[in-house]
Amino acid sequence: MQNESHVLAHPPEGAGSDWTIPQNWAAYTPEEHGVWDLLFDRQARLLPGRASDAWLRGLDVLKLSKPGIPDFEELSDRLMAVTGWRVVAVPGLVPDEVFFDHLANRRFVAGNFIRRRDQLDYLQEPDVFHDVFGHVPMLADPVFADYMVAYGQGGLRALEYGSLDHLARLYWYTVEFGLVQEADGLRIYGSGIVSSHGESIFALDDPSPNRIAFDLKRVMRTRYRIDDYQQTYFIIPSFDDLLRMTVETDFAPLYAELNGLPDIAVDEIVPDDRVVTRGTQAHARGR
Ligand code: HBI
Ligand code: FE
Repeated sequence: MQNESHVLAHPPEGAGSDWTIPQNWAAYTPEEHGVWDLLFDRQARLLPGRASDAWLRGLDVLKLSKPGIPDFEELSDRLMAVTGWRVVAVPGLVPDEVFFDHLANRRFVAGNFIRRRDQLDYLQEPDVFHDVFGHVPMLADPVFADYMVAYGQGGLRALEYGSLDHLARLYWYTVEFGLVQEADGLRIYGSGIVSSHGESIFALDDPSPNRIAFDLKRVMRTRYRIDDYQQTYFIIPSFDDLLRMTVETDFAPLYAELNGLPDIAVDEIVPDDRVVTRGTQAHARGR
């Protein structure tokens, strides 16, 4: 998850110009591995029947159920064999162009630190649990892996057009908080949801949020919140459709059009929406 104010200004001591650092796996303490195991067990129990097939398959293929914080070298070797991606360590949020350049080259940047035991349910910066448990299983899916590359390439172009705010919403409402319609029902694929115990229940079961069919232009007009559960989730029909909708779109004219259109509020429903669930917004109002 991202928040401008948390982005570091310079590569830290010992980091290359690509901002990567050694994961330093041997330095994790038993307490830190224990926090991973606690988070892992709680989510692994909850997610069958909630997470998408692709995410569940990724968890299995990558053998993430092995106890303790994963070693990025070992994880990268498994991931490389299926989709050509690697996982590299960074100290926290990195600048946008650095982030996109890594994605475009099939490198996923992951925080190497883990939250403390008293922060199990909330933290602002992406830690190793969010980045690895949340994001990496989806990178074992060949179609989603290609979508992430396309996003990195698109991000580099969006920076040139000055349209990153619009494109960032696409990442937010797909990669971080996306839902997918599967034959057996609605499933989670967004890493921000699968790595959150509360939101894994809320996103699918709570009457509060809107659930709306994904539409690229609509999503790119929609604001988002970084400090609580989402008030609207967007549902894709499949990962093939998501990849196709994005690679077949010419973003330059779309950005030009978006610059002339007002933003859509986090809880707003607009006339063209195909609404699957009209939310009560009780959670947001009761806050
Ligand atoms: N850095 N480590 C890290 N992780 C992110 O998810 C991330 C980032 N820097 C920028 C960024 N995300 C955003 O630019 C995009 O998600 C739009
Ligand atoms: Fe994330």
